Parts: sequence; C-alpha cells; structure tokens
Amino acid sequence: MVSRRSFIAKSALGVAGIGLSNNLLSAEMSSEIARPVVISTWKHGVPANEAAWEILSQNGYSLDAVEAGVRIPEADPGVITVGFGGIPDAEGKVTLDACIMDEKGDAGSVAFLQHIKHPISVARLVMEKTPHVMLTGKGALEFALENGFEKEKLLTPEMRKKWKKWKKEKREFSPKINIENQLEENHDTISMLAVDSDGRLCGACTTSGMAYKMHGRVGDSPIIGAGLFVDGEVGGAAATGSGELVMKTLGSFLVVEFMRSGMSPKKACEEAVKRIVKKIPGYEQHQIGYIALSKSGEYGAYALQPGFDFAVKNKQCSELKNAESWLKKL
Ligand code: SD4
Repeated sequence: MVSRRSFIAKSALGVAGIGLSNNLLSAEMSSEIARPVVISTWKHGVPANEAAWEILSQNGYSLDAVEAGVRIPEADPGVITVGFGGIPDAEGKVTLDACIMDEKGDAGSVAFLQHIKHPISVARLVMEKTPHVMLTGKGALEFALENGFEKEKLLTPEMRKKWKKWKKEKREFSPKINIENQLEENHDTISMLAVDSDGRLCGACTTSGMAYKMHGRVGDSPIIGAGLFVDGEVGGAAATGSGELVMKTLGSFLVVEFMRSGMSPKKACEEAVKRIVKKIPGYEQHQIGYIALSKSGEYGAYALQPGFDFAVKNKQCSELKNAESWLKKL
C-alpha cells in the first residue's frame, strides 16, 4: 500500500519533473483524472486501444489490457505488419517477434516465432510460466504448442503474391521511411503502453518485423529495453521503426531512464531520438518513433522523421495524433 504521504511526495516529484505545477493537491488530483490511459503506435493503435479500454474502463489490469489490445492487429490480416497476414521475410516465411512487461519488472518475450497467430500471448506465458525471459524459434513454437496454441498458416495469399513479386524483381532489402502509412505496403510494429486506475503500468510490443528481412533476423521488438521497457515506479516506453537503430541505443530503456531523471515523456522520447542522430551514421534513411507513458498518466511521443502517428485513449479523449519529429518536413 502506498501511504497518502508517500503518494503525494511521489506525485510532487513527478510534477517537478514534468514542470506542470508544484501544487501537491492538484498533482494528486491530476493523477486520478489522467488514469487510466492507453497509448499505442500507428493507426492500427486506434482499434487496439479500444480493446484495451474495455478492460481499463472497468478498473481492469493493464497487463490484460495491453495483451487484449495488441491481439487485435495480430489477428487482422488487413494489418500486414503484425501477426497473421504479416509481410514475410526474404524466404517467404512469416516470423514474429513480441514481448510484454509488467509493472513489477517481470518480462516475457518470443523471437523468430513461426505459425502462431498471437505471439504476445506466448510471450506472456513465457513470463508467467517459465524461469526465463525469452524463447526463440523452434523452442518458442514447441512451448506455444505445449500450451494449447494452434499451428496456423500466417502467410496469406496476398502476402505470398507480394513476396513472389519482390523476389522476382530481386529487390534489395531496404527499409522504407513511414512505409507504415502507405496503404500499399503498410508495415510496422504495434507497441502499446497502459496505466490502469490503480497506477499499474504495463506494455506490449508485437511485429512481423522488417519486410523481406533476412531469414533469422530478429529486431528490437522482442528485446526488453530496446522495443519495450517498463519501470512501474517511473513509466514505460516503446519503439517502432528500424529496429537495428533502436537496439544499438537500447532506446526504450533510455527513454525510461530520461524520465527517471525528470524529463517529460515527450522530452525523453526526443532525447532518445537525438541519441540515434548523434551516434548512428545514416540515420536519415530510417524512421524511428518512440511512445512513452508516465506512471501518473502523462504521455508523449517523438519521431526521427515526420509522419509518425500514435493513438491515445483516456476518459477525455480517443485520438490519433501526429508526433513531432527531429527531421522536419521539407
Ligand atoms: C523491427 N521495429 O523489426 C520493428 C518493426 C519494423 O519498420 O520493422 N518496423 O525492426
């Protein structure tokens, strides 16, 4: 139990960091008003947030909310970026990465998982049923099957056609900036963060990864600290975009550490993007988007390139917002 005094003290610290107000009472009230909140990446975050909200609005657990939320795009073949119907790798195989993390710091992850429609739920089971954090490939598949998941065909006829065309044209692997927004080949991860009415903050991240990636390639999305990180006492962060850049800077962990030092969620995301700009040559060829959520319910996002959308839902709003970016529109 958090005592009233320590709650107010924590709120005061949070408020000092985000620079909103130094009034202790209003800090306490604003926390109560702001929660629950769910935030997720891209346009497919809107229906995902709705599913999460069904749980959050009934005072449910944010871990259940983020899992239920990201299962929506995982099951939707219209979202060709996540789960069933995802764009395959260079060998025509749909290989999935996902992770989940709770407010206590527990985490579960699967990488290079094939044939399972809901990798996020397998990741949750890894967290809850094993002494490990991450299972990959064949081992992850066997674990899923042992736990009642069904083996399914994830490559849809449409995606098979697309892959055949790509192969015929012998196109090189090349990440496209904001490909997520192009109807033709919309491609990206759903990352979701939620804080429930009890202040429990959890996150989930799931993807089919970069289109036509090398067989065996694993991105940032299942890597705790890269694609997702949660510290239940501070906040959470999650990423989308070119995973290699996020991995090299341990982006989500970095965002949470910036928040710990007092930055607002948006400023923390901006600083993590600036780290990529500073450290990684050729960053201009990539898109990176970060979302972040504090324990008190303050949220923010920032991207490397223009065009990154994120979805937010709380009691006051249900919106798709456009994030500010480091590189500006021409
Ligand atoms: C990855 N960040 O696998 C993920 C998703 C992605 O364009 O491909 N984004 O790198």
